[in-house]
Amino acid sequence: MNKITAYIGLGSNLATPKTQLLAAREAINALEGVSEQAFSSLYSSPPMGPQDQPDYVNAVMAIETTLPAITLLRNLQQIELAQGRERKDERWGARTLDLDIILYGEQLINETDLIVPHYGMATRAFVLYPLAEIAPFDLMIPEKGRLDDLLAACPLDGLVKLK
Ligand code: ROI
Repeated sequence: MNKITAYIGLGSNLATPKTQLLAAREAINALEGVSEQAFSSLYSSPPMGPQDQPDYVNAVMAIETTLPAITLLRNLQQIELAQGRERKDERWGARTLDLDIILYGEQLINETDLIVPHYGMATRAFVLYPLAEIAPFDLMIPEKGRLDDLLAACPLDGLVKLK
């Protein structure tokens, strides 16, 4: 089977966010057809969007996978639900766990449920800095450019690496 390197963004700002991210890491590792290549440090970041919610803990995980992108997405959504994620109408609200496919090889995916590269990734400190910890600096992000160029243009926005 063809193996693809994919990057998953993890975020949580409810119900002990650190624990949520570490549990998600275990659950992703337990998926058939997925193996972890690297896991970034955990970062704390002020909420982007509505400010009346707790700070987030964010991280990025690199995996190698034989799963098609849409199957990977469905599996990640199962993990979100298993960890108590509730779908609310409010856009950009607090959540126990958010798992996004930020990159899937160098593929461009434009489906109703799945847009890759993730639309916000090129300008979000809480994605770019953890990604840069575990990805090659010259990683090409389709339609957005090189990782090191994106990083140089991205202020930290209050992002702090956790110990
Ligand atoms: N803000 C931060 N800092 N981290 C996130 O993961 C995050 N996720 C979101 C919104 C609500 C856009 N804000 C965020 O979905």
